[in-house]
Amino acid sequence: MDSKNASFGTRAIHAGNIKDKQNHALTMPIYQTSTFYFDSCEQGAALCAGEEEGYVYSRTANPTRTVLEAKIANLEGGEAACTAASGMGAISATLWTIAGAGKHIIADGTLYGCTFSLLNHGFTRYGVEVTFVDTSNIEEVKANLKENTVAVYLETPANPNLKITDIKTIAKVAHEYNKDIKVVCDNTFASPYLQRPLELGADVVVHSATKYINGHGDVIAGLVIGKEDFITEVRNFGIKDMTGSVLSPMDSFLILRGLKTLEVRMKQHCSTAMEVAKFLDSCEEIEKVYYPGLEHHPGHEIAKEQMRDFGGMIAFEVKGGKAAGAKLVNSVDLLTIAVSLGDAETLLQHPASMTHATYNSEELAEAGIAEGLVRLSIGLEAPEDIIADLRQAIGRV
Ligand code: LCS
Repeated sequence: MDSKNASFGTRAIHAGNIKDKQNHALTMPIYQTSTFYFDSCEQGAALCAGEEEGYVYSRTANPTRTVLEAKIANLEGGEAACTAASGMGAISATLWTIAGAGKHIIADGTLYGCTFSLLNHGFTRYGVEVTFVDTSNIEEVKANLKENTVAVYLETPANPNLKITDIKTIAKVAHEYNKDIKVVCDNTFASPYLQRPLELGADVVVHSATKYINGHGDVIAGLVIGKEDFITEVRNFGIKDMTGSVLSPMDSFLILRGLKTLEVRMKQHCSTAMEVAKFLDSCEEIEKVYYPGLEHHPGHEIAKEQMRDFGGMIAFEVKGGKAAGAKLVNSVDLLTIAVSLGDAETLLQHPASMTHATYNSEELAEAGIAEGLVRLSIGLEAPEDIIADLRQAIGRV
């Protein structure tokens, strides 16, 4: 069942699956093996040379992972996909495949803190030039494209302030300048159910599958999706040689399980988030609410165009700044103070001191991340219970 025409929820359950002819297992088994035996020395040589199809060693390929890769490629509308042991593994393997000394990357300044650090403190150590811009301002991207630019890297909605970038316009501008530039979009906050960057012109999608794709807060994983040739390079160079960032068969299995409910989970995350965002927006104690579904969000119209719905992430500032924000965070009861996102549990955290502690004060200001910003990952609890907890916490500030 690989039809691109079946609905998203159906494909999330059936696409990429293989029939277990030996034992007729309904669910893809966990191939918990590091290596695979060869029938002969000649067969081993043929497999290692890529002249025969089959498995050699689980750092390069494993049957449980293969099913996950086929499924996620289908869901993102890409030719192929490869897995990584974390979102950071997927991003590193992707960017090391694209860039090297003397090359130039344009990146949005508002990124998950470790991605920002990888680009700002990591790649620059090895002779890669990185220019941070605001990708929601197309003129800034245009003005910074250069002969040695190999990638434009962005998140939309961005972590942590839900900034929206117009993927179609960025891809058009970058490719008009040089068709070989890779537009890389981190689709973690949206998930493929809400947004498919490849269909909008991006070349590569990366994910922290730790989040919505797995959805149950029990796995760290990453994904890369794109054209077959590029994904083969990411797998054989970025993952196999550069990072060794290999996803385990067990974690692949858990993500396959999580994906079966991605659509129903996302629908609930979105509808509850909209209710919570409207509630926060109506509270006079709250200074500002960042949610792409609110009409006053600067990216609302673009989000409406490129996303199916507005997602489960909200950020807000409390009147009274950082101290008031911390008081609110410390006053929740049902909600959990934790980083990560996309889980069944509603999580809240303080980006400036947690997920974005890799930014200094000037970098935070430049990226539009207020020192007092609080980020909420809306879970699957009843909306009224989440709102009741926020209401009592706001009352205690
Ligand atoms: N990309 C985005 C947009 C993320 O939010 C994260 C992690 C990553 C990549 C890295 O993925 P990982 O290696 O953790 O699987 N974001 C986190 C966050 O906001 N809180 O904790 C982790």
